[in-house]
Amino acid sequence: MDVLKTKLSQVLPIFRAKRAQLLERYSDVAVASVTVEQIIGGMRSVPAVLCDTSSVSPSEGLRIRGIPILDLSDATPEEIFFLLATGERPTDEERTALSRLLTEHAVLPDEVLAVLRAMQPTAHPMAMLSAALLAMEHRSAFRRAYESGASKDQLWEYTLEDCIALLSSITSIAAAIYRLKFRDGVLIEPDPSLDWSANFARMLGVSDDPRWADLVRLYLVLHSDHEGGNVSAFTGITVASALSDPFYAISAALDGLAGPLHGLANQECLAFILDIRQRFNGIPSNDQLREFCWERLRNGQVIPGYGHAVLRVTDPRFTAFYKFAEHYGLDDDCIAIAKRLYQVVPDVLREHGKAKNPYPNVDAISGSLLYDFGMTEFTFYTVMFGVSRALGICAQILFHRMVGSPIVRPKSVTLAELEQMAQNATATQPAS
Ligand code: CMX
Repeated sequence: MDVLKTKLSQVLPIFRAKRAQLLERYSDVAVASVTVEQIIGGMRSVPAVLCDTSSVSPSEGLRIRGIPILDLSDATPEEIFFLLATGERPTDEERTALSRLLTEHAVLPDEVLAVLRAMQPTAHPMAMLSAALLAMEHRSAFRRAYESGASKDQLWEYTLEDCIALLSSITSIAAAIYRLKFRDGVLIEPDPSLDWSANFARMLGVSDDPRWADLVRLYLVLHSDHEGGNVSAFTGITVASALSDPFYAISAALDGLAGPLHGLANQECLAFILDIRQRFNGIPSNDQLREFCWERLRNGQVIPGYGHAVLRVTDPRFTAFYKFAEHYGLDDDCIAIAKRLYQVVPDVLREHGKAKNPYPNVDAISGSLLYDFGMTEFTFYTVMFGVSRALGICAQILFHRMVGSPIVRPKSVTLAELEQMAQNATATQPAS
């Protein structure tokens, strides 16, 4: 724990001072306005959440602590967690220490395994992951500390303790879900000499190919965080803001990630690609693909893996996976179809004229890579995403506890109230 605790203790006064300074100087300054459409439309683009770990701009995509994600594609997930949490890249020593910490504490608690075994065969892997984390909740140091009267200033230390316990175990839990649900049910022990992602790759037991371990590493890096306004992060920080401990918060965040408009989309993208492969008995030509996409659009269906609520360019995470495939010369069917879709879909969507962003998001290729390495059970893909996203949401929760953020409590309005507000605003607006 010391490696992170030491660094966080150093940056803590800086985080707190920045926040205090903003409040002191600008407390009453209005920085944005909100339209009726935004209130009705899922608070889209309303700058209402504080998130220091990462940012997503329409023109560039994800930056982690200011660093473009493409510049981090060689990093390990431990390095990313350190960066997310502290704002600084770790030294080699710090990275190794964090790696050791996560491996040393890697346990699959008996009570968690019992819960996983007791779940229905039809339970979705995401429901299993979420339930497993709740089954660990009784171990929460945060809850114990809160109940015994720990001061508000100290709560971040117990949050950190829980985050490390959760992140240490989540790979074993996810691998157990995979082995129980899709393989022979025999669990593979972690190897203490390996780092967090290499161990995860090993425990999944999908492939011994070193490129598989490298793919798992990259997958865990690229999905780690995507600012604070998406469903899973916002849920996680909201739950944690009630001083529910990280086990509750991450479990709830994963429940949001399990939705088809969020994390489950990668599962749907792969189904789409498999559909194409089956329909054309292999890899179709660009013309065939173009016609296939139009057929979908004419039927009122979306093109999975394309478009984004924030991005207006190719998702750099897509680019990182694409480069990975190029680097290793991977061109099995699904990857080849994903690459071909990239040549065809943006023009089709532009011509179609509806999607604000005709470019691919990360899901357009991630599943194809997993599939071609032998992880063919795509209902598991969101679990891979969830393991990674736990890094970012843990870091966000940690940040809020460090700076002492209050409980999240936006104001809701009734339809009638909103109408009244709109009428009042219209009445006071100068005529154009
Ligand atoms: N194919 C066809 N139509 C699309 C489209 C796509 N890939 N993306 C957007 N559109 C349509 C929308 O359905 C919407 O149509 P209506 O006006 O008829 O409702 C219109 O274009 C405008 O939508 P938008 O503002 O561009 O997109 P949103 O912010 O509303 O939604 C997203 C974003 C990702 C849900 C949407 O692009 C989509 O459904 N894409 C396909 C599914 C997908 O890839 N999801 C992965 C998301 C990854 C992530 O969020 O991290």
